[in-house]
Amino acid sequence: MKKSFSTISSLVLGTALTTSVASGATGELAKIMKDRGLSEVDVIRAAKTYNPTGVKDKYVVFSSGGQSGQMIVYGVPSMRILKYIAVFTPEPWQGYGYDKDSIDVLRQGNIRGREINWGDTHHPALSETDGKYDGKWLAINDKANPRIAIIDLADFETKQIVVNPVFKSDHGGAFFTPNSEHILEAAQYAAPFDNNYHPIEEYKETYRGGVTVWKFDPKIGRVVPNDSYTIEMPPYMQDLSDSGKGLSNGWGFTNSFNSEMYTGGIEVGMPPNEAGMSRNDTDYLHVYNWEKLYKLSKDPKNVKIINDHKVIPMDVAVKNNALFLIPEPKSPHGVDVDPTGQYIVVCGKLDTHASVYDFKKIKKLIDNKEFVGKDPFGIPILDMKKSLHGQVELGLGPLHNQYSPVDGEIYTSLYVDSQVVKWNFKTLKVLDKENVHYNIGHLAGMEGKSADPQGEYIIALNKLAIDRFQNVGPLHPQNHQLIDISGKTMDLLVDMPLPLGEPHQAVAIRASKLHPHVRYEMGTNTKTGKQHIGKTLAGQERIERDGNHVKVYGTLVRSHINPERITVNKGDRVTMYLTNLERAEDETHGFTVDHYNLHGSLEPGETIELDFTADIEGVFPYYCTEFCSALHLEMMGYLMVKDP
Ligand code: CUK
Ligand code: CUA
Repeated sequence: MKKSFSTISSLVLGTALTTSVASGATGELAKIMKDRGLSEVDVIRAAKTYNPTGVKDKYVVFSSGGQSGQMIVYGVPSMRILKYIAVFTPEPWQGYGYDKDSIDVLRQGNIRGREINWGDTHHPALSETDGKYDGKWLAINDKANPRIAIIDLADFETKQIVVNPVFKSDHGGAFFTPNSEHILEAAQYAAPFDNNYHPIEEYKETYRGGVTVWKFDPKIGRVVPNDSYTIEMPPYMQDLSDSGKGLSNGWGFTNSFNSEMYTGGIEVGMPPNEAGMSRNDTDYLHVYNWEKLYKLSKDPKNVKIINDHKVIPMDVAVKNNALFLIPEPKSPHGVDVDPTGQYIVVCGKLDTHASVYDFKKIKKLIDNKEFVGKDPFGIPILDMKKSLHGQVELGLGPLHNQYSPVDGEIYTSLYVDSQVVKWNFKTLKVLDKENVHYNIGHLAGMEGKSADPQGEYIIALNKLAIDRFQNVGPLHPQNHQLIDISGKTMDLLVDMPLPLGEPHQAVAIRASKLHPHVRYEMGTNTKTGKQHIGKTLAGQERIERDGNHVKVYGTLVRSHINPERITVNKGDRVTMYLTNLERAEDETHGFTVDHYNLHGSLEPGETIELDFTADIEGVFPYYCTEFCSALHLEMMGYLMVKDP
């Protein structure tokens, strides 16, 4: 079979790629192609994405799950889904939100005492060493309830959620700095930093944007909130951001829209104008030195404390030459720093051009204090033309960029044109365009935003699928399209429907960089990585009663749950510690007690805790929910709740 595919490729490569005559195929292959109406090009594309059973993918993609508040993991080139990672939203299979320790993680995301069980995930980010992905940690933002979550790639589980103490929404995050010392999170809709009501008439005085620079400890993979700070910024709507690297290491870039400070109905300090948020021809790229500001944030006289969080006021940042603005074409969206850190490519929905800024030029203007003016908040403005390397007309609605290992080569999504455009940001030449289906948002290259892009593929993350898939009702799946970029021109290989939420952004990493566990050390609390207080080994199973608190120390192993019977009084508090004693790969046991809305997933070696009040009387079977062995159905017991 393999031989005949390569025969076909060599035949077809010599001919036009649009040929649909199955001239090279013989025998069974020719018959299948005829029956299914496949051209040779189709067969080649299929061969480029097909993984025979047992063959693994070269790349692993982490996609935002949009409104699902989760993430999706899939392989490239096969586009096979491997996992959902539960982040801001409960996920019953994994027990996330149904056992005590994962509920504790979710509750870290409570805002002002309120439990929030969903998220609007936009931007996943992989941790970096020297700007290259190191395969250790994954972060993602929640735009709706401004939060950042940290996922450990040792087990693909969410370990931490931090709530932004001053923003009311975010968008420009999460982005790691090149050695994962910090995570950048930019606000979206300007709002007061405190939690009080401020009338919209005081927009200019009391509403603020900003960038939070979260301190991250890459050794333990946790955000350190009390070593983090926020750079106060004007009430423009901050948007996507990127951290500098290489030449621009230490700096951050955040674009914005609504420099008009239009508030719907009134405009503060501006002459009335119908066009509102997009009247000005330009908005601002914010350029800030997060490294310097981090040091400044250590000195209490440089910060304001708001909601127990350090905020560096704009005037402090300006006085210390750490915050600047550069005009950029209006309503920009993506800002993407190239692998060397010298070039910063900005794209905007309303401008057909990409703008390529040169950090060397920006730095020179800053060093020479060569400014063209100040914004209403006193922030120095750099000259746009003098900061630019150049601009290129790409098409309608350019949004986001990804890089390849070829010098100057860049791929940009065109939202309105529904295309991916390949161009060169150094020579400023457009090289190729490929139609996608439809209305592409982000695109994901293979490590395409790191200092070490791999090329090979681009994934188009499309906002609309329309007619691409079987109609499953008015709510369509999203469409991820895999494009081969290894040739001179792009070639769209395959579509993958993703039915979980809007795939705003995805990041891809070489699979060889990931080294997840296949089992835990016996008795691990996977949320903390430490030994679970309820760790129970074979022979240690027991039930302890302390007043009306019943503690169960149980184990699961093929094909037995121990204990088999638990008798409590109605109203007792029941804490179950359950350990999966298995050492075999993939021998997960699930655990539930009927009627009590509990579920745990116990991977080999894991200990979980279920904590509940036995407030309904009766007989409740509990059982293993994973078909784990021939005696799986026998893996059960009874919770007996009696009225005392
Ligand atoms: S994304 Cu968040 S609006 Cu273009 Cu980064 Cu979809
Ligand atoms: Cu254990 Cu089924």
